[in-house]
Amino acid sequence: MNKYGYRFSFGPWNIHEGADPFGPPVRPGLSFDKKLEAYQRLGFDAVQFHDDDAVPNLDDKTPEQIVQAARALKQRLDSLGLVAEIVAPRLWEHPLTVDGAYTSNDPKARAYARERSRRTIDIADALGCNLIVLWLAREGTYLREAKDAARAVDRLAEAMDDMLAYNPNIRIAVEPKPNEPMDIAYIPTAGHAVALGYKTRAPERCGLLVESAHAVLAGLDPADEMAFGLAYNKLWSVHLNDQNGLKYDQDRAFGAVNLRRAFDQVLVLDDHRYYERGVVGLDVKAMRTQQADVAEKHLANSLQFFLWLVERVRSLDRGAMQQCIEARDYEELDHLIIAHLMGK
Ligand code: GLO
Ligand code: MG
Repeated sequence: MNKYGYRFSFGPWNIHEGADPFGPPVRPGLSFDKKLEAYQRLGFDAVQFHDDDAVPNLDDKTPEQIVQAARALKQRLDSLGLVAEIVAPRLWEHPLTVDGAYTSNDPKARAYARERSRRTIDIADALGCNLIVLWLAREGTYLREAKDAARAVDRLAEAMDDMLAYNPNIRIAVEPKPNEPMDIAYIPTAGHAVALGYKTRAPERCGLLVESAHAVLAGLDPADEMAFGLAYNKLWSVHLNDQNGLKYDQDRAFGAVNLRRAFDQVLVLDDHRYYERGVVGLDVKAMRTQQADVAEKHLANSLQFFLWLVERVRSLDRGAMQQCIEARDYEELDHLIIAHLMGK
């Protein structure tokens, strides 16, 4: 934890080889152990895991072997002073889940997804972590007529019920995203994610993870998406990053595209004391052009930009701000914010 009271996390996939749909890797892969070493060096406190980041090849292992491997990892994390922030089932790579996992038309795919989610929960449990994240990658369609979208929502709630019943300690945070890899996703926004939780058997254990880029892709303001979650006491994690308009999911460094938008996210998080509620997760990717020896800067930069913005938020002249608001002089408020961001 730093002097501002925040804890930070990222996932091992945020240190990566730079492949994109049009070209092969441009940097050598780093082993998981090497990635773990980066956390302390870069000033991070916690690790975001996919289930198979924690226990590779888990589909080939027995439930007992999976728990054993996760326990060994927990010891390694302890020795590095790290904790697991979240564990997420990676349900989008298996041949069975080509057309969705929990919402696939194929009962075998749905059964696989539910079984795999139980293993994810076992892993989280062994890592001393009770927050499961569902990024619903393939829960949507390329073709609207191919699935019953209302039934799909029931199926998502049923799958969550199954997870909630399997382990009474876990909480689930849904990470909405409107598209990619599917054309149209079933749970595109914070509102959908929060509402889905209320369809389950344990709404109090269902919450939300807001990713900045996903909100932008939905044509929404990330700060307002976070605020919605805060108002419901459901904002249990965030994936801060940035996004240049309605394109592919870019996962740019936080604040690097639109500084004002980043400031507004930090403003809402800090004013609502998010540091007492959760960890600041980053979900950022290094540009493909970055050379291997400088391919961690997107992480260090994002963390630094966040803390710089916390400093800007806490040094805002709230009295002057309030005067602008009371006079309804929003041009003056605009000037005040920009001047403050520019250090004037
Ligand atoms: C992709 C998502 C992805 C998730 C991760 C954790 O667009 O942001 O990175 O955050 O798989 O569930
Ligand atoms: Mg994310």
